[in-house]
Amino acid sequence: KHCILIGAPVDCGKRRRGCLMGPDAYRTAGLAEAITALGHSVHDWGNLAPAQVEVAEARNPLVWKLAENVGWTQTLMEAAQKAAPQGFPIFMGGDHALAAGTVAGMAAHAQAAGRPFFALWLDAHSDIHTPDTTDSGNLHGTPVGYVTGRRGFDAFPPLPVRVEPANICMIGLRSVDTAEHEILARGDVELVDMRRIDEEGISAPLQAFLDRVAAVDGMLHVSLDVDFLDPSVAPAVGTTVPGGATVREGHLVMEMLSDSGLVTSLDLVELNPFLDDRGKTANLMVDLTASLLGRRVFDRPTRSYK
Ligand code: DIR
Ligand code: MN
Ligand code: MN
Ligand code: MN
Repeated sequence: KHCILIGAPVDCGKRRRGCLMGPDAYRTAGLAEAITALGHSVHDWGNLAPAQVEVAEARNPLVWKLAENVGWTQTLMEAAQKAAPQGFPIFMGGDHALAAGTVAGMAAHAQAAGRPFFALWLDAHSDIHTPDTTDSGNLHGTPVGYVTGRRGFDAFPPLPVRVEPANICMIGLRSVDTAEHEILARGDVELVDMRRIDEEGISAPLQAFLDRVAAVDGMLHVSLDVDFLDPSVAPAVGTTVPGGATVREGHLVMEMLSDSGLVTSLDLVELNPFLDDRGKTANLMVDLTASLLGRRVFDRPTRSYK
């Protein structure tokens, strides 16, 4: 693989600051070195900056830093479409608002390549608000709303292609707001909450989703939010929710994704290095990325589709 590291120091998706240091924390934790040690090549494009845009005031007065969010969406949508034909983009966040651009851009790339597009959302939260429904005003809670074509994103760049809700799988859910619950309950997004993981294990629902992606030769984007993981092992995030995935569940997901050969792009989001404990969260995110890119203890017969 040729991995393209894209620094996206997005810090406008919520009020608490610090995610702008994320890309440098991943560099400091040795992300590029971990990737090259697995036999891949790496090119670090450095950090991007948001397009400067002017927008009308949001209808919802709570909405925080709308113009900056719109600018980042435009920049990252373009960056994703530029990087995808050249290699495997890894978007180093930055908060989850960045996924409005990365997912929309990767979906546009898949459409140009004539392949179906899928997204795996590893997160405590469902992030399917719109600027009108958010009760925090924090747009990091809205990227799934944007890419699925919900109304209310008038200030944002026009969506190049709508992502089918049925092609999205969310794993790790344990904090879903009322307005999100309503839209998810009547939609087709595949929902794997923590109870389901407790009852069935994390591998069964993930394998079922991967089978669906493989059946139609889809391209799969993975959006990994730090708060997918339990705060005891990943404290460096503003919105910790107890009861998250363990280190081993995280690695199992990443190893299965690696085996599948289906993943074509990755977001690493919500790392706030200001809140970290001697780099442990940044290091864990790097180790999980290494598992996704093939790091193993022992080889075993795989379920590779490729
Ligand atoms: C929260 C989003 N539901 C909100 N929280 C997130 O503010 O609407 N944390 N996305 O990662
Ligand atoms: Mn999120
Ligand atoms: Mn989250
Ligand atoms: Mn909320």
